[in-house]
Amino acid sequence: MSMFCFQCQEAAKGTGCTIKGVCGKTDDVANLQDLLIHTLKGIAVFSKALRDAGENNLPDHFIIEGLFVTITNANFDAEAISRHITEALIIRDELKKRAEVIGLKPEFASGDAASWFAEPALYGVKARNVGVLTTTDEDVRSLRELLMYGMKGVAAYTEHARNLGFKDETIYAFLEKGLVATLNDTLSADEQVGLVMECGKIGVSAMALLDKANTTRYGNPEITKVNIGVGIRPGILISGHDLKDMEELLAQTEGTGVDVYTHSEMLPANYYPAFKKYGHFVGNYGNAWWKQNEEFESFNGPVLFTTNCIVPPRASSTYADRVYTTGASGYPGFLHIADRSVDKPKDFSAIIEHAKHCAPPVEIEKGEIVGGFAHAQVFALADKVVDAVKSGAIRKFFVMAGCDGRMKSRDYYTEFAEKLPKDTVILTAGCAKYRYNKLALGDIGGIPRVLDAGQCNDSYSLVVIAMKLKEVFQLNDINDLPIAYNIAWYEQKAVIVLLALLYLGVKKIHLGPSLPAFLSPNVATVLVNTFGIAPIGSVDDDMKLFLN
Ligand code: SF4
Ligand code: SF3
Repeated sequence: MSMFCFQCQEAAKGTGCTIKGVCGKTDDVANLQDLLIHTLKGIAVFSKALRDAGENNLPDHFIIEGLFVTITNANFDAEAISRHITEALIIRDELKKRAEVIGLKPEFASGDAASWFAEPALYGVKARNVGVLTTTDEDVRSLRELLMYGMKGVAAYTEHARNLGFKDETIYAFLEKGLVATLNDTLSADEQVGLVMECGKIGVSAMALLDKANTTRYGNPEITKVNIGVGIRPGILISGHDLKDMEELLAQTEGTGVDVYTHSEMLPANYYPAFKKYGHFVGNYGNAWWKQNEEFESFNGPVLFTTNCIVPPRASSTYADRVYTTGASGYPGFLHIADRSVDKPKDFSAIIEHAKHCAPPVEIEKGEIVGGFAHAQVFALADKVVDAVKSGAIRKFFVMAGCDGRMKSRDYYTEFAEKLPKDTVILTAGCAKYRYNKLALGDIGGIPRVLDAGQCNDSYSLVVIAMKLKEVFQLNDINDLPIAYNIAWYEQKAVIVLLALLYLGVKKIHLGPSLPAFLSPNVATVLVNTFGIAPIGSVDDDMKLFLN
């Protein structure tokens, strides 16, 4: 075993990747990510103590970015991760000095996370001894990692909000507390479960903060027909989740003769009023992240990753030299666009120049898909929706938010959507939608049968809609609504979406295409018994279960 990672749904053999990631992550990158997480825990030891003592000017942003870098398919660049570790050691030791100066003696200050040091050349050696398997009790490990992956999801959403100028100190404080808790061997199982639930609560805050940031800056998403065909000019394809990058790219490409297309999780950018004003914003190209090896070839122009999900290009690929990364994302050989400064946007001129010398995209499909059903838009249709429920025209809603992935078992979601009775409506968010958003599922009295709220973080919108329906129908329990939850997960943002739903009291969530490898049998039993979480079964069996 040269590495161990079990943080995503595609973990090898359903237990963990031990030689190389199924995602393409090499063992050295996986181990360096472990070392970065280990060092962030050390930073949190001092940062938490300083925050508790009323100190300001703490490395909030460094912690969230560090966590984000380790999310599945975000960063494959060993050198970049090593640089993060070097910076983390400097930050940690500065915080340690600050804590000493004011006489603080934080718990775990003498532990390895808070005190280790090595020269960069030896990070690889050190890294092999700090991974998740160093927690030997499998239930403690399971709860620690469930918390850790939830926090990674929180970090991602918090980073996007921060990029738009929206911050929430309670989120930063929780991340420090959670990181420190993963060093604590004396916590009881109940205390650990309590932290996981608190993480769900913080997840709701992070998604609400991002929702506020996105809608304040760009307006409320509105019903939009998104073109999935192509134009005749060269284009730039923008992927990932960061809307600030989207804004700056659109502004900088205007009038250059270069078009902009969204890819995968950036599709919902098409729904925001602020982006619609750009005539060179053509639409969306392609599908969910895992099809990029083919789709980037035919796109012909440069691709910009703002976050996950990157798939390593094949050796035979002809597009690798036109892929760019920015923010937390990275890949060896892809050009990385530097961060913006306080008063200066990111500089996308290299990508724009590159695009000018590329052929226009090859058409792979044509037509339109409809989306933009975030909370404000659905509230605008509330009377229609409520009438449809009251009259029985809509029998049930199915929340099918989450992630897509490459496993064959995910065909389940396409078949499930196809077999749903015509008086049901799918509420979706995240890249899970690509399994059914191009099917002709029709509408119910003008309400489309697939209502796409947006990116995975916009699962928050689905919760807001559910809360509104609960109020309208004067119910005491969110679980009494005619809503079933059939969630697809892949990476750690889906973990925080799940924890947020659990925190809000949603029960009987079906989770697929398989339960997380990081859930030990005992922890899985707690989730099943307490929250009624269940794995998916066959489409027909699940359909019967949900509809009865
Ligand atoms: Fe394996 Fe997933 Fe970890 Fe990649 S992120 S190494 S596929 S468990
Ligand atoms: Fe997809 Fe990677 Fe999770 Fe934001 S783009 S949902 S998998």
